[in-house]
Amino acid sequence: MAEIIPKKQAQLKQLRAEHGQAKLGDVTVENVIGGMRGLKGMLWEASVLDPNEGIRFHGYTIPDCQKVLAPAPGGKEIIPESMLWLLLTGEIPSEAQVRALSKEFAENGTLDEKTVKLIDGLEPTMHPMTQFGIAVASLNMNSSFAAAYEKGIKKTEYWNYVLEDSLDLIAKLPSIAARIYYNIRNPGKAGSSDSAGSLAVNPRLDLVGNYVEQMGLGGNQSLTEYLRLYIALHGDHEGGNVSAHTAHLVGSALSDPYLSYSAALFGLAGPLHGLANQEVLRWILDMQKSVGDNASPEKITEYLWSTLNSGRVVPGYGHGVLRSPDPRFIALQQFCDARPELSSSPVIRLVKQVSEIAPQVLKEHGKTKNPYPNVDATSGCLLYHYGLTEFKYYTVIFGVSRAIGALTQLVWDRALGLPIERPKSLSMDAIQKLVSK
Ligand code: NMX
Ligand code: MLT
Repeated sequence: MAEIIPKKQAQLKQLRAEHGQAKLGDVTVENVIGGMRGLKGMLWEASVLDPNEGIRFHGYTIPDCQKVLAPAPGGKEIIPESMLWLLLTGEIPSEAQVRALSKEFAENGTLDEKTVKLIDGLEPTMHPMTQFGIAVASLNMNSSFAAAYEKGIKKTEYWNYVLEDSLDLIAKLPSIAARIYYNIRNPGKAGSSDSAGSLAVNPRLDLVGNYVEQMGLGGNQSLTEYLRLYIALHGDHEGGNVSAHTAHLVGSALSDPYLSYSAALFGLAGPLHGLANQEVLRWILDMQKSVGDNASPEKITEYLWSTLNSGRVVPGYGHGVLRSPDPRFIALQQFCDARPELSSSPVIRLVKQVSEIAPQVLKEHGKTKNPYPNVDATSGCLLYHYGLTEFKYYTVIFGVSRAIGALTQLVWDRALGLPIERPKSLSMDAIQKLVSK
């Protein structure tokens, strides 16, 4: 990073000097009242979302990444460490670099006693995302950025501490998430000798290898590979989505990475954003109850209309930016298609059937701008197949992932010296006055 940052700083300086006043578009009243949709108003380095082609990470599509990013030893799927390296540096890491990062994460993954006590003290019926956000925020007790800022450091040094905190947080997220999983599955058993496994970090395993072991699901190679892919692919989706945007906004006040990412998690916990994977599963299981296994297309169509006619959204469909099927959905679907035990699972078969039928129904319904599946249309259903039946936990896994993109940008925000974010707002009367001029 120390080598790359000066080049990026120079690029920013040049962009500002040569094109600082160039126009990227106009702001319409529709933009202001329509959730800023389509407004180009944020700098985000690691990925750009094309409405039709989907996400590109530093120019690499998902299929490109699947070819060039290192898997775990003995595995085939991209691992989050490879993706993080690409997101942070814009470069494809060597296998040795990826292994070194896995080792560093394992060395820093152990939670201290205070954090474990805090998580264990939370009500096990509290939503796992609430528990996750609380635990992540509490780690700011040890923020090196907050401590250095208090002592008084130069602005040019901020990024170093933000990087240190970010890597520390990414290392600890699986341990936090696994402890929450243990506690919701075993209420009242926190602190017993049984519970120790959920805290153990194996220095020879990659981040997700450890996470799966800590959840007590080790030995399931197919699930481990799925989670590696899932967590790598959910890592970044440019800057405007609620979780990424929140981390960037809160970080712009120089809140440390733990506080910034905790805030992001609470945005991810909304049903229109990260909670949708939980909602999809609930909805698919209800559909399965109603239409049965091997349902006809007519029955599925009828079920889709009953959801829409009751005023609800079809979860897992639509997107704020995408206007075609989400390539993350396609990648997860390909993961299933390549494994007979998955493609023959009734729930996963139903998900695939719905993805072939729902776009036409949503087009006829005529409201959504994107009638195609997004990544959440399938992600939770795979978890269900693997025996993770605690729906409410699903978004926590998304939260383990999104850190790699949101925290990457936080490092760049400070390395590029970006200011506190403070857009101008207007009241309806003020807008009226402006448009009547
Ligand atoms: N089913 C039914 N109606 C929909 C759907 C859907 N899946 N998606 C959008 N609409 C409606 C939307 O509610 C809005 O209606 P109204 O004018 O009455 O408010 C209208 O279509 C226009 O919305 P769009 O501009 O197409 O979508 P927007 O950018 O506002 O919202 C989502 C994007 C993703 C919030 C929306 O498509 C949605 O609610 N989808 C279902 C929930 C979901 O799958 N969320 C996951 C997002 C992905 N993630 O990983 O976070
Ligand atoms: C995401 O991954 O954050 C979702 O697809 C939502 C978005 O990009 O707006």
